[in-house]
Amino acid sequence: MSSPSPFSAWLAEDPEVAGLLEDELLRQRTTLQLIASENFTSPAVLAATGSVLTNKYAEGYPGRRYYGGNQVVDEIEDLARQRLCELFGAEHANVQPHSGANANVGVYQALLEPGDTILAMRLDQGGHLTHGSPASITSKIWHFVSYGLTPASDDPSVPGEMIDLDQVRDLALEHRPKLIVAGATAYARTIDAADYRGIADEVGALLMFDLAHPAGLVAGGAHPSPVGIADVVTFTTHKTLRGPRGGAILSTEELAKKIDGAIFPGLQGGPLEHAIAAKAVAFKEAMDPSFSVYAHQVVANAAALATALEAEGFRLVSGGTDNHLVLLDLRSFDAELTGKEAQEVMDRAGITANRNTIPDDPRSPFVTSGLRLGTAAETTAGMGETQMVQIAGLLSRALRERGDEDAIAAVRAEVAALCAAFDPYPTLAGEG
Ligand code: DSN
Repeated sequence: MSSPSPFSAWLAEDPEVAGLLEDELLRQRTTLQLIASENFTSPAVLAATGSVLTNKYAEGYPGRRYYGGNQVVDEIEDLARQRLCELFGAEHANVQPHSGANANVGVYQALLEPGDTILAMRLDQGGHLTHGSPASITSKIWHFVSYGLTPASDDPSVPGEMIDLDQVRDLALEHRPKLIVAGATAYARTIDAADYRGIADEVGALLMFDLAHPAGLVAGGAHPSPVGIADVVTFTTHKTLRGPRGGAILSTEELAKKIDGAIFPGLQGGPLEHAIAAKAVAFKEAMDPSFSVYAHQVVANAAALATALEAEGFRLVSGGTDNHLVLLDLRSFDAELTGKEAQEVMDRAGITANRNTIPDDPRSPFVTSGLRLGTAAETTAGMGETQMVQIAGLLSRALRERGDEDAIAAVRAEVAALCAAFDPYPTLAGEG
């Protein structure tokens, strides 16, 4: 059914862009969103993101701006900071980072000198680019030493591909890093800051926790919190936390001045106050008891998806999941199938996910042998464990029958029918 698009009303002068926004809304509504780092924000978050605050320059911090006219902006940013501290029980919050990468680089800049040693997780074991990948500027400024996972295990009683804390400790003792980074972007198990705190203390290092992926799970009480254990916690606001695209940093009061100065003027210029208003909206939403129900459902859905996919023949990296994320080794399902091809086939079938390297992947990062899936977005749309089992079946069928375009079209039609019952934006007009 078609009804007037909200975008054509807002963008009457620009039907080209309005049409493209309409197309993207339709895509998000009619296909499955399984990228582990994505979510569907509320209409309130969308409204704040699209507000007049985008017009305002506000270099500086509340009460100390380099531009006039910031009375309202100061109230907005203070509200965001207060809500964020309340949400996580933190002493200090900086809500200005434009992204998680900027939050991480800001912390390194605040706490370290160029050339200092950082111990962090390797990209191909599940770490982030800013954890010292050779492709990232972080590795050109600071000296990174990398830890990874324990080897894969065939013995079900010995869990394999878990963060190798013995290696973390050995490397810490050998290299005496000034900063240890916990956290990952492609790791399906719980990461407990307490496991790192003792190691950091033993070698006199500071501890940063990159909470980008599970931030919403922590806010909802479905994952242990690193706040109060790590010295600094960074995260993005748009993944499981379900806010606008952006970053944030939590720290002790003692480190607050250094962190704030490193973000502005150290790394960024004018803050994106429209995004900061939207962050404030998302933080309030995450304080509502319903968000805890959501966070626990995200985890239950990931477990259901993982179990159903394992039954279809996929090997689960790390043997399962404790969070919102499932990392699949495709080789047990089909030795010929690469992550790249799987992603492309799934796109044709209306299932959006991303290929991912798996530990010790024999294929290149562009091709890969793995697939990363997440349940944060479709849980927001209202899906539960029953739908996760359906999704596992649809995904497996599409990949198994990938040479048959009629079969792919049939999966796509079933995906569309499933999505029609779980519209993430029922209150937005447009093609529904
Ligand atoms: N690109 C993000 C992710 O997908 O996990 C990390 O920054």
